[in-house]
Amino acid sequence: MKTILITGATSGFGEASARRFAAEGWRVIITGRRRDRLDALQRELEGLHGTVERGHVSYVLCFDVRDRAAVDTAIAGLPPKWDTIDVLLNNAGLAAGLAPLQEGSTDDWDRMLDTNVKGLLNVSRAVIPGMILRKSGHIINIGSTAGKEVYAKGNVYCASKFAVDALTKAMRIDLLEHGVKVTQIAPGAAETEFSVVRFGGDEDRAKQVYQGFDPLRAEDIADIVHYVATLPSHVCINDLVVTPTAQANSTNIVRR
Ligand code: NDP
Ligand code: 8X3
Repeated sequence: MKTILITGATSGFGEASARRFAAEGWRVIITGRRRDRLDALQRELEGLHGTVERGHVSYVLCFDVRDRAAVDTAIAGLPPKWDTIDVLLNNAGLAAGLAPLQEGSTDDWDRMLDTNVKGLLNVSRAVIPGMILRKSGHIINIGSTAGKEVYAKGNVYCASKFAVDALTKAMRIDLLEHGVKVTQIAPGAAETEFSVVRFGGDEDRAKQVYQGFDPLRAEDIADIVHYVATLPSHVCINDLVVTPTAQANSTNIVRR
């Protein structure tokens, strides 16, 4: 039975991936800041796929990826049954705001860079040594089309995802001799809580982002994560860009 640790499992891609991997017989370590959601997801997964023994298919770790000490303590404290992480899904992340650079909120910049870049580094730094010891493992980073092409007012969010693109390439080089696979999945527009968070809880504004076309769904990304994680050991997808059919890149979406 393999184990995946998923950051940002309380919503969107991470939550859908937790459901998908649990359904496929994996053990899932679900993480995020909202404990109530993690507990509810654990109850759901155990009810669907578990045994009478609670904690058979899922394990909850509640931490903020920006808090390096909390990340280290959580990963180091995993019990023996859970401490062999085969796949790390670095998914936790967010956009905060959409404004020209000269009008941007410096607090928003800190949130995005600390979460999307340093948070990904914090979790990776804590998990990678075990993979190196075992000479196997797979790190899957969720980048974005925003990390391939910059769009108007996307500035710092795009920069954070360009950093994920660079770090994915760097990790693949550094981990090559250790037999650890590294993959980036770079999705385009997907309707999750992403835009609600970006616009500070404004659900109407968030809905407008996906109006007039059929966006990706969280389950689409979960399918792809599962696909790349279950390829034969000699096959590694390096980089996978996926958009809705109505989207060509960061700036071209056809709306009807
Ligand atoms: P959601 O807002 O639905 O989910 C984001 C997840 O990240 C939540 O589970 C949240 O958990 C977690 N998270 C955010 N900040 C932190 C933090 N500081 N510490 C720990 N967990 C955190 O959005 P998506 O599922 O869409 O986003 C997932 C990833 O996909 C992000 O990296 C995003 O940038 C990327 N992405 C999204 C696209 C889209 O169009 N939706 C397209 C391309 C990439 P909690 O709040 O409980 O901590
Ligand atoms: C999320 C996709 O285009 O909203 O990374 O930035 S986009």
